[in-house]
Amino acid sequence: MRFEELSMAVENGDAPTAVELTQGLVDADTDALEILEGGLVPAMDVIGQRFSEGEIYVPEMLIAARAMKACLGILQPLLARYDSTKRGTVVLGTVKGDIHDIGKNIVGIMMEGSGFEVHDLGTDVDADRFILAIEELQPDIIGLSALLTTTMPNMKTIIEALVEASLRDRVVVMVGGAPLTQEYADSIGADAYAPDAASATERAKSLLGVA
Ligand code: B1M
Repeated sequence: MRFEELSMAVENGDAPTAVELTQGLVDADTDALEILEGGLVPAMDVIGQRFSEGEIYVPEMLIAARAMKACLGILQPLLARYDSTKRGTVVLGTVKGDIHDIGKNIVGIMMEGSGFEVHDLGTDVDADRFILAIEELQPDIIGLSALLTTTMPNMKTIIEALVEASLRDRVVVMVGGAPLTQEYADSIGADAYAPDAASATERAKSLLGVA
């Protein structure tokens, strides 16, 4: 099965093979979301597991992430099947202290493909940068991503800073990332939680009433 070979190539950090296999799947008309969910995301889960078990270290995790990003480059135009209906503006960022960006990038690609204007502030983004972006860009939604249990609380800090700056009522706050749950989102006063990029996009549309 090609997905297994692809996962293996990403796990091994073998970007040239991973890219070749991804391109082969695309050429064979395999759905881009299936390639992502069947081959690439599982590889990252295996890498995370191996890291937890002390079998690999940060450099191997980084090399695998690079291979995944190279494949994502091929899938990006296909995931972003462009829908020209303007649905709203989203400011996205991975919160302060956190440099994981693959999931956040996928959320951005899929939202853009659904007609949202997406401004990606990148990683390690603090409350002040979100506040500046809200003032400048007047987004409908701000999307916060966190992959570390140690950086999840920074989402709460950002929401508190929005209250302090009297901006909380001007934006919908959506949160996501592997360690997040609906309960956690509720506990920090977020408006929405989404477990993956496809549901983040659907949730964004329904929150703005533009589904
Ligand atoms: Co890191 N890392 N990492 N890492 N890393 C994890 C997250 C970890 C779970 C691995 C493990 O131990 N099993 C663990 C966290 C443990 C914890 O907090 N409980 C961990 C750790 C410990 C660390 C370091 C601390 C390691 C160290 O230095 N000792 C360090 C921290 C650096 C920092 O941020 N300050 C670190 C570093 C790195 C790399 C730089 C090497 C690399 C990141 C490269 C990059 O992103 N550019 C990396 C990687 C690759 C991972 C794993 C293996 C994969 C993450 C990933 O890309 N997943 C990860 C293990 C894992 O998650 N299984 C791990 C694929 C991606 C598509 O999924 O990001 O979950 P995800 O996104 C999904 C959903 O969550 C959701 O939609 C996405 C797509 O469907 N989603 C949203 C995400 N954001 C959303 C926002 C939304 C809505 C949905 O609304 C706005």
